[in-house]
Amino acid sequence: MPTRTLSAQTTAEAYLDLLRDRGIDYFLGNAGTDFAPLVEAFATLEADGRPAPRPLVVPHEFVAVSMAHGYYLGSGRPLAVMVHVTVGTGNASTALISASRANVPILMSAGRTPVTEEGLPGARDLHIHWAQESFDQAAMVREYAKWDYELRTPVQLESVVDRAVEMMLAEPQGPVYLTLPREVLASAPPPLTVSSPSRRQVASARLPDPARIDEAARLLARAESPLILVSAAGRDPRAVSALVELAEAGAIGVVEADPIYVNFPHDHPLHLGYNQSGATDAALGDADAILVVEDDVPWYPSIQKPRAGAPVIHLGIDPFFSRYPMRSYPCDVPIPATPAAALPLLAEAVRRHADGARAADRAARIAAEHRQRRAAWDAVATEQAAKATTGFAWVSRCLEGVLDDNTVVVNEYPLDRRYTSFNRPGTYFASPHSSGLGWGFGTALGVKLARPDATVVATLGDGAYFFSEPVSCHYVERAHQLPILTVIFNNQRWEAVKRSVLGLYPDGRAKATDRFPLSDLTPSPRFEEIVKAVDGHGECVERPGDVAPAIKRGLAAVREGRPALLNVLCQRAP
Ligand SMILES: Cc1ncc(C[n+]2csc(CCOP(=O)(O)OP(=O)(O)O)c2C)c(N)n1
Repeated sequence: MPTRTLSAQTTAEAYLDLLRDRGIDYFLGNAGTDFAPLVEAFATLEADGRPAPRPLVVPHEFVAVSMAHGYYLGSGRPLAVMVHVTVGTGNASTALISASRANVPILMSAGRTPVTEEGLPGARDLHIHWAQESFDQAAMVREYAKWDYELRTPVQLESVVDRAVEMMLAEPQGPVYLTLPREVLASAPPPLTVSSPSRRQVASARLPDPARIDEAARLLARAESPLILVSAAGRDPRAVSALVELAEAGAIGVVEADPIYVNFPHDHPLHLGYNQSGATDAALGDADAILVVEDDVPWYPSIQKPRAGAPVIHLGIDPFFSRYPMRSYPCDVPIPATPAAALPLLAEAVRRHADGARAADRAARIAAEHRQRRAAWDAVATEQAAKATTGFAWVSRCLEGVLDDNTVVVNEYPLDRRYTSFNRPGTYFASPHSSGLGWGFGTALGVKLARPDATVVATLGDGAYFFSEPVSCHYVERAHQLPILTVIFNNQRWEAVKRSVLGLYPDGRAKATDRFPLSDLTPSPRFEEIVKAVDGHGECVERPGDVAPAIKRGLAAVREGRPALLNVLCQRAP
């Protein structure tokens, strides 16, 4: 087996060399005094022309982790992020929750305050080295990291790095957390001979139980109104074509339930729409057999449930969502398996059991409903176009006009999939259901880092933009040449908060007085000015007719290499 000897003066040098060897392209850093050996190592490796991940400074930890999230979405490759001890970990933690719930692998690391008070190179020499120590630093994020460890000695370097990589890439994937004490990083390692390439491969499809596939196929094939609910299968682009194959095999309608990827082509005649934010859906009420694919919340039981007696099949890499403390959806047929591997098998079995004539009738019926639903959505968008003020549906529709095969949209809430059609996997990403606000902007920058030739558009609520550490994001756009178009759907409030009040107190005082304290964001900042601080293009847009031309100008600026931001003053329903 091939090996390499890492020639390194310090453990930090060996660590970086090894990360590159293990396929880590970038090292996103938000540094502190714990980074001294790494900064020195990067400088040395660069001067000597030796391999290392490319270091990028990111001025806020939340943005760095969000970028790593986006990079994985854009490329399928994990990045390394390193932050400053306890305090940096605190700032990163919300983004880590998002990555964890979305099963996105990230090699998250943090310095660890020097252990020794004197006597070793790297020992404590600042007041922070006492106050920043905690009894158990990893405890801050342990619930959301799949694995955590501390590098205690350079002798263990290969084992620890390979264990971290193995743990983050093993399904269900997720972030891992490694602490790196300064003395260890600064120490001179013994000669380290490592396997290269790594011998810790994990990629392997999980195949389903054939008996469960047959059982599920019979239920779906015999049903009058079978239905597929899907949210996150599109994380693996191969699962999208497999889902199309299954839907066509049994003439099964598909509803994307709070989708965070493109799971099924919008224009496919079996696409029945989007069950979002707990709205009721006739398709769910009618269904007499339901297949749930990679979907943690297929419906909201307090609002709508499937028919009593409709069998429910759950298919996914972990269809039990084992890390969720509570989740009680009925599951008559569990199929824990890789969707891209299991769906074609299910399609084949459904084809065997299906009654061709009945399936053809149903396909025609669903296609008619598909057309009907689309006509209703078109009517809403067209109606909004004619209003004096701008609506979310219209902004979404205007964005649809600029989408091409090379455009990727990262959406933190406002873009409405009913009005913007996505048909190809990997062209749309939305915030994970854990909803740590601010995710969208940094994630969009990570997608741009992964796909420098793509046009990347971030669609954000004004609330989401506030939370995104916007100045850090704009800095990254310019400093690392990652210009994107940011479109803020600015309704000048946290509407989600207002809606939850209306939902819980439909006849309450807040509604009667039209006063919703703690949800109003006026006076709204001139967000379009903020991007100008990094020489970007910014515009405020108010009227429906101005939206599409402004988007075109924004994209032209991005093509010239400048960040662009549109502050669109709009309402969900104008
Ligand atoms: C870190 C964090 N803090 C608070 C919340 C609660 N929260 C959920 S949605 C929302 C409002 C989002 O505002 P905006 O992006 O403008 O969208 P809108 O609700 O107006 O459609 C808030 C505050 C959250 N999800 N995450």
